[in-house]
Amino acid sequence: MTIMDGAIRHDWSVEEIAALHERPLLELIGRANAVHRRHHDPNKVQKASLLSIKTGGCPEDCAYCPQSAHHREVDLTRDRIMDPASVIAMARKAKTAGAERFCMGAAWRQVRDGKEFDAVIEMVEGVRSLGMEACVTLGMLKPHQAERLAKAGLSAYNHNLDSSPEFYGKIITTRTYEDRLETLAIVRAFGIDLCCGGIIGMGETIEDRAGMLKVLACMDPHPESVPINALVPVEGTPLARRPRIDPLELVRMVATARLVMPASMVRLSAGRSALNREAQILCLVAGANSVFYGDTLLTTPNADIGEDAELFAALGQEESERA
Ligand code: SAM
Ligand code: DTB
Ligand code: SF4
Repeated sequence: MTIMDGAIRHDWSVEEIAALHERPLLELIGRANAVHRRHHDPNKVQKASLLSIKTGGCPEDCAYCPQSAHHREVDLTRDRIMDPASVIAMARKAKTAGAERFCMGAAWRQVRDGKEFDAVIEMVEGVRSLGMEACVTLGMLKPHQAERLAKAGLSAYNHNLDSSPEFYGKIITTRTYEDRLETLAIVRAFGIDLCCGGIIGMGETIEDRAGMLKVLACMDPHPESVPINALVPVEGTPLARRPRIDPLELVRMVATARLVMPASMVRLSAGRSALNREAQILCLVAGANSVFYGDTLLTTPNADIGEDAELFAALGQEESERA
């Protein structure tokens, strides 16, 4: 037993994190679970609902993303921003279905002032007035825009680092890692919680996975929320032919994230639909404490609703009435 497991530290090295990741699986899961139980209620799995409020036509070239305008072969229509009233109605439904957090995503490179951003502000206020946590992901942000979001009561801003600084350029060329870090610092400066994580299964190495966790775990404070996505390969994107990762790689990534960021919410995010019930439970034992709940993620199908009912029944968590 390593005595120091569970301490909040900001001085992690890539080597140390990679070594943790490579510990024998049962040791890794056991240690992560011990830390998890120390910092969180092990029976609680938070349901978050996800909605694409503005889909497609994004100028960025993220290789994994079906919403990039660079990937012309993707079968996706480009939509205008949704109207706030329908978004708030969907949030209300999600709340009835058991979601505590409502996350809204826009396929933007950056926020622009004007009617569309005003609409987002209205959505955030509406979701907060339902008593739900509100999270948005809108791309890059300027200080005065973060300030408006904070005033509207935004709980968290999602802005992923996706991978290590070294691997990043192989996946995205239209912005830099530095751009990402700058937005994260702006969000933090206005007192908004950070939701920041990444994707595994894009062709990166274990060092890259550890490298991303190092950047996150060396932030002070740690991001309050760390989404771990498994790549959902989408037809028409450059990563369409990537094989699905072995679910145990996700277990290792979740466990390592839990060990290096003991108090953060670790979210088992995209890619859950490819995991059976038991693999998902392993991720929850290894330290995940939230899932996206509902039919769709942003543009791709989420875990099946019926299977989720079985998952929550197996966990002994009451299934709330579906809207
Ligand atoms: N445009 C904004 C941005 O990039 O910050 C917000 C929306 S973007 C779709 C949010 C996140 O979804 C990305 O950072 C990425 O981590 C994740 N994502 C997108 N496509 C994915 C895929 N095919 N598989 C797994 N995760 C994906
Ligand atoms: C995150 O890390 N994962 C979510 C949320 N943040 C916005 C998005 C997953 C998107 C998966 C691909 C899609 O459905 O378009
Ligand atoms: Fe645009 Fe975000 Fe998709 Fe990148 S991940 S193409 S920034 S919507």
